[in-house]
Amino acid sequence: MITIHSPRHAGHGGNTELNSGAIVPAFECPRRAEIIRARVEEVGLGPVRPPEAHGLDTARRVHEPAYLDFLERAWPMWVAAGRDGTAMPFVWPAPGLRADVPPRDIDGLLGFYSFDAGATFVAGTWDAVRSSHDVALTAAALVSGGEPAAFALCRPPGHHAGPRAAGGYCYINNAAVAAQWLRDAGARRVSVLDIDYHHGNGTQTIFLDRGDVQVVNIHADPMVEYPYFLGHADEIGTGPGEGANLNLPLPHGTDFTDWSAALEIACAEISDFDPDILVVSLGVDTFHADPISAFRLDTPEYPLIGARIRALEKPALFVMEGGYAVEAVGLNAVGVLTGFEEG
Ligand code: 6XA
Ligand code: ZN
Repeated sequence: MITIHSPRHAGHGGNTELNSGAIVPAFECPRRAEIIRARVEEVGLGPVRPPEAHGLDTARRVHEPAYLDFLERAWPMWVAAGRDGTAMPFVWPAPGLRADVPPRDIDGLLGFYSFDAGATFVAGTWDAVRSSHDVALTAAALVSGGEPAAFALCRPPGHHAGPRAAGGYCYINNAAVAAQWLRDAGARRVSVLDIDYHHGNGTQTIFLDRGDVQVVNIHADPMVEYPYFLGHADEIGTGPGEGANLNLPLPHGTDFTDWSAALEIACAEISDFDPDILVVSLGVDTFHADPISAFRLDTPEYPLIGARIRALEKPALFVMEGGYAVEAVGLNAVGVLTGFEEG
């Protein structure tokens, strides 16, 4: 399996985040991607190649163009306001406030184009976001061109990013742009299987009313876990998308026995949908030692996940999402991929 990776992700580093009332170094850090890349090389998964540059045309089909423009302008505007450090929002247009008038000021715009304080900006953020997007589309093109699978080692991740909202470390929704690109390249139906610990609210929102892209999520119950405001089991899709969205929320403390029972349900739904291509939002924050999560999966179980995905017998594009137990993130993420290869 070919891995696509860009060193440009590292420019998005040194930023802080708001965690339990304290400003701390961001859990989503450059070392994550380097450890995964090192593990890819250590196990000999296959070649590691840089991405090809892609324009933002496909991204503009799943995100509002003004949102993408803002992502590019955010850091320069922050600097123009005399700031340094980490750009972070602190005010949002909650119900009752105007969400239809973008303010002019950087603090207002940061809130207007986000749903939480977790997608912060430093000098290299936009370049890293662009490279992560290019990584996803370069890997998508490989699968579209006949490769049975490819690994998009994306960083920053994408699955929380909605049509016009950053959040949860996510800016451009790499998996959603890839799914759209695959549709435009001729795939009749695409399924997105999101196995990150957190619900992929952005991907769900982007495709909720569409019947051509199925979205299936296995995640921590939003009653007790971030992102809290989406990811319930009764969200089944709307209009032409009715029945093409499946949420499988699970309680804190879920172990592999219960998690893999949910994966069986997810895989049965995907088989019924019969996509031409499968996009896997690959998060490994389901690991028992993840510092911000509360499932109990263990390292030897990740290859079993990959093997079950292989049994779907679909071309598969793996897109990296979360996983913050940095020392184990390579073992676990690449474990899924070797499990798929050995299927
Ligand atoms: C907010 C938690 C952000 C979760 C990011 C993530 N402190 N998403 O891993 O998949
Ligand atoms: Zn996550």
